[in-house]
Amino acid sequence: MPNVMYDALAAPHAASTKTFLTDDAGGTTSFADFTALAAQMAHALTAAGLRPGGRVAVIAPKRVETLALYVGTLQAGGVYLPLNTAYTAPELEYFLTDATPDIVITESARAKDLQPACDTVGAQLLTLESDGSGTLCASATGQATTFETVERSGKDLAALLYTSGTTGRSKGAMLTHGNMLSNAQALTDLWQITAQDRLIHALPIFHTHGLFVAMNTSLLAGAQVRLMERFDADAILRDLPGSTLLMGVPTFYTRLLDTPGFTKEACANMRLFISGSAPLLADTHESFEARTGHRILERYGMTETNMNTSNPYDGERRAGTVGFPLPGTEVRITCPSEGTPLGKGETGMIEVRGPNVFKGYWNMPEKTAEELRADGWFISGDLGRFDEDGYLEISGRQKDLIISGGYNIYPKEIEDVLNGIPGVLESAVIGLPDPDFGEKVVAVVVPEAGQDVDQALLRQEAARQLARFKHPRSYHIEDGLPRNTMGKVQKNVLRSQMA
Ligand code: MLC
Ligand code: AMP
Repeated sequence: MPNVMYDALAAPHAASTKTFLTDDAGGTTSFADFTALAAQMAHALTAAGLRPGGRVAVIAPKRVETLALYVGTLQAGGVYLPLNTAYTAPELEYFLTDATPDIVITESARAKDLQPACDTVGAQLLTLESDGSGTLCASATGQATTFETVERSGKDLAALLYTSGTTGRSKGAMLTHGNMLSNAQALTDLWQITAQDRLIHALPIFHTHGLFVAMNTSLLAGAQVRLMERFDADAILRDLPGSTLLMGVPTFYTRLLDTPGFTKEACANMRLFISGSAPLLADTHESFEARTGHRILERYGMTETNMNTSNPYDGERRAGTVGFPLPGTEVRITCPSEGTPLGKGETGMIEVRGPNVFKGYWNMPEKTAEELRADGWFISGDLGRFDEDGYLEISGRQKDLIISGGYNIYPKEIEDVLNGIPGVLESAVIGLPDPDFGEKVVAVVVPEAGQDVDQALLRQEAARQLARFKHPRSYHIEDGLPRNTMGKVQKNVLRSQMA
């Protein structure tokens, strides 16, 4: 049966004995073994009750089995829903009850916390441990190594990825087989990824960057992937001589520049360094070239659209810009308040249209209508302009968002937690520059009249409700917040005060 993603990404490799994945323990998995494992996962999922179109929520370690689970979900006609392993139980409970998955895969240490939500939505919980054991793999082992692929067209959902919202409530972006394949094809062509490449993969596999940009392109091209559990500059240094490609967030590149031994010679075999998910400082760009002789290729994307623009492979990679729209994708600049297209060189809202643009937010038709126009233009929330040569520059964000080490953090979500603490009148959460993460989270808290707010309590409540990367790095107790004449908190004023 035709299945758009599976047919392009996995089926062509089913008989290939070439190495696909190598892991930290030195283990290797061929393409044929990988597709066999994916088929076994498809059987295990189906046996556990996955129906075509059903969601498979995955909060699992970065392992070969987890990637096979991704491909197995697609083959079985399911919708893959990856979630950050750093999320707390209350955060996960929201995603599970909102997405109502058929199956939830997690480590057994988290099973007790998640079982009530699974029971509420009628999901089957299977385990996948960091050593590869667990009930999922126990069920997969012994299953047939081929699976009758479930038919999926380009319009069918392939993945549901949650992205936080400025209103504090996360939205599930519905991505189709067509969205994902068209983008993987565009990137593979543009970046000239081939079966001769070997990618160093140090990103998490629960976001667009590490899962789709990195894995879909590698599978499509038949490239080899060195799977690292997490970013480790020394491990990358050791792998550079046998590799050709690295994809990372800007923190990867600033950390590599801080690593002795990261030299031109060490990078001699490398073909391409790609950066995205957060702004790459022009300074990092220049230092990187001076050190390695390579110009980093910066691209721009988001959960709802996959990748939108990229600097050229051949041609000038311009620092401070994210390059040109990808083939097939349109980008325009509009007036942020009126939505009307602006003239050449003017700064405004970045809007995107094309086969990469998602289908809408899961169960949120009003939110979808607010951000995705009826004629297909998606209102990104990012502000920018095209320079005189057509390179897109991102100048800021209209959405109140902090990007720390490539992770998106919505202040509203943290403010809601802080405002719920007894004695807190109100709070404002802002991002301040950070040399390692680009931006760091800082909270300004205003106590109720005559009350003292205990910082330990603020930290404790943040820890209970929010993933570690969202925790404010510092708290400042103030008598009030700066406001404009409309009563709106002036975060720009706060940022300069706090800086
Ligand atoms: C880890 N910590 C973070 C953090 N990562 N805090 C804020 N922001 C982050 N990004 C916490 C840790 O829990 C730890 O807390 C402390 O900070 C120090 O951690 P570390 O050991 O220095 O961090 P490390 O594990 O090395 O991780 C840093 C990182 C990682 C940058 C390598 O965050 C990362 O891989 N980021 C990539 C995110 C990503 O894939 N984004 C793509 C989204 S898709 P403590 O308490 O233990 O000290 C997207 C679309 C697109 O945006 O265009 O791509
Ligand atoms: P996410 O919602 O996690 O997919 O994050 C998407 C957001 O990351 C975009 O809307 C941008 O604000 C930001 N982003 C991605 N790539 C870049 C880049 N190269 N430069 C600046 N911001 C970027």
